Amino acid sequence: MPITTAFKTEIPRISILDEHGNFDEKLGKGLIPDADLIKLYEAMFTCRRLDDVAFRLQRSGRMGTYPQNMGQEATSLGAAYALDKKDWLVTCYRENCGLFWRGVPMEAILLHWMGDERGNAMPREHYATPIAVPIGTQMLHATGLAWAAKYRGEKQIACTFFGDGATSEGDFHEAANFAANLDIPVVFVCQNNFWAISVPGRIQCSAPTVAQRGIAYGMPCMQVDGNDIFATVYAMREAIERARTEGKPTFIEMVTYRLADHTTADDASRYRDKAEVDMWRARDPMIRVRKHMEKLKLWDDKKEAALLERAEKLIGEAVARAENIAAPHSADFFNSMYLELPPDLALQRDTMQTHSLGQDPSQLANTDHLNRVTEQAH
Ligand SMILES: Cc1ncc(C[n+]2csc(CCOP(=O)(O)OP(=O)(O)O)c2C)c(N)n1
Ligand SMILES: [Mg+2]
Repeated sequence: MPITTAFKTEIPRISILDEHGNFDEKLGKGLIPDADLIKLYEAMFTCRRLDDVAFRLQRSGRMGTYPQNMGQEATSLGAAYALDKKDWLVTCYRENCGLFWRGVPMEAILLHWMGDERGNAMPREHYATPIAVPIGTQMLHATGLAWAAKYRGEKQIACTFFGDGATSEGDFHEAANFAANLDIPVVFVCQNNFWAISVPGRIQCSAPTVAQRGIAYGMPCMQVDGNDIFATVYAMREAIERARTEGKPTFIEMVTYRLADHTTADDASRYRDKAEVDMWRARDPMIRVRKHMEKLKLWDDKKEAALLERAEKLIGEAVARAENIAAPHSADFFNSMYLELPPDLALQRDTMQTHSLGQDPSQLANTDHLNRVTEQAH
């Protein structure tokens, strides 16, 4: 028998506005109205200012740790712009821009990184889940949310974000397999920024694209210039259409780069070359939109100066609200997680003791033996 081809495929790569100012009129014309483009630029600009302020808050001891979003703004923003306001936005920790577009208040993000759980209690009307720091968990949550919507016969879909490193987690593979096999309307957005803290992408994924990881599960896949807001919107619209009309998932690899350290607890200069960072600085998602708008006479220095003033005011007010909020109650970190708190957690909340520290809250009253052990030890 001759050897035939069992399977052959191609992965489209989408780029509309590149870093040199080239704009693909065929794909890009009418995709984002001028008035919206201005708003999207303003959103990126404001998010970038917040990054800077949050960094300084952390350095001056007013915030625990903070992951800067700088350089990756167009990925979540393009998605949030293309999605319906009631579609779930299931993020990890570098999607501030999309969350703010959705209406999540800035102080929620600030509070979260200040260690205040009330920052994670996302207002229900924004259809955004709490920031997921454990790598990969949110992909399963998104699949569950979209499955629930499908079960209820609602048109709502879910869009989840994760990094290149997260595609090595079992959670990713379970979520992708489940969503593809059960026809669940999820858009999987992998933000490939080439690094998982200090682990380079090439030892994280041996395939030439991360996008093709979706093919293994039978999902349509795309690779997108994630620093191009037009391309992210274009790809998202295609995925959203598929999810809404066919109820099927899509995998989008958005190629991007974090221009800052992984978090304020990291020093990326120890493992990344300056030349690499400089190359990506030139591909900044915000600068190319600004240049494009200037070409179209939609933007100038005066507008930029006025925007800076507005952004500083907005951020200053958000910081003041976050810092002046009444002190949290220790029960707060239980209260926003469940609609109905499971009995074991209710007990932990009420006793402020936990099994995980070797304590048994149900034996609280019986402390005699502990006292005896302590006495003997002395
Ligand atoms: C389950 C789990 N393991 C390890 C970590 C520690 N950790 C935090 S971020 C990170 C790297 C994630 O890389 P990637 O998925 O590429 O995301 P990026 O920050 O680059 O967007 C790791 C290992 C974690 N938060 N959760
Ligand atoms: Mg990464």
